[in-house]
Amino acid sequence: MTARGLFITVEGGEGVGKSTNMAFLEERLRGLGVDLVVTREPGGTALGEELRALLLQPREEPMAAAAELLLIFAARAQHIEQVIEPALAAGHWVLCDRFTDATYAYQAGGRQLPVSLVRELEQLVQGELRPDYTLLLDAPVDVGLSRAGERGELDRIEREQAEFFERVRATYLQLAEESSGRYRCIDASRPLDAVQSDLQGFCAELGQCWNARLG
Ligand code: Z5A
Repeated sequence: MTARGLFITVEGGEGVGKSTNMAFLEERLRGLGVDLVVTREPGGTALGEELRALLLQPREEPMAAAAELLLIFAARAQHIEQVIEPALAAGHWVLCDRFTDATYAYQAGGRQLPVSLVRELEQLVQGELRPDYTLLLDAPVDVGLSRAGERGELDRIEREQAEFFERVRATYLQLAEESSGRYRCIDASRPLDAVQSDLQGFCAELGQCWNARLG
């Protein structure tokens, strides 16, 4: 029987360097011979990418927080059924740019929706599925926002106030503390080479998992 793959997620606030470091992780893991599926949330499927565009497009009509939450879980349900579960079941590893911890951070933390609501939807949509490892790239909000701002046009969520992103960051740090077995936290406010030198340690840990799997 094929051993189930590992599910690895990458999290953090705006502009902390997720995209940059996802590319680094992907290259290193493929270099180790890991059979990898790289994906993102919201998105990762045709329907999910359409829902992502709806979620991020700035609009005149304010989006109700519950509508935002349900669109995110709709995209996630599709993503799990079409991409994540089949890949893990076939023994591939899945490297995902954001997952449900982002919903705890942005919708429960940032938007202040009840955590119990996120937990119920998590159970409904995911069943037992949870990440095996979560990499948290953490940086002060002003550092991330100034990096993100340099890229130009801000999306609907990036237009939120600094207090929103402070709550997002505080929620991520709390999740990392509560789930310290699964979380690896890296100070992403440092220069990229320092961040990636720490990431090498994470890749080495994952490489050991891969070698153990090969037996
Ligand atoms: N969202 C949600 O609300 N609820 C959910 O459940 C989920 C998501 C799943 C899209 O996510 C939005 O969806 C997001 C949360 C919400 N909010 N918004 N907007 P996303 O992950 O696709 O987009 P993002 O959070 O906006 O990511 P980002 O802005 O693209 O940032 P990033 O990927 O973390 O950063 P980056 O593009 O790699 O780096 C930004 C710049 O900084 C770039 O010029 C880099 O070259 C530079 N950089 C990176 N690292 C460094 C270091 N160490 N030093 C100096 N400069 C650096």
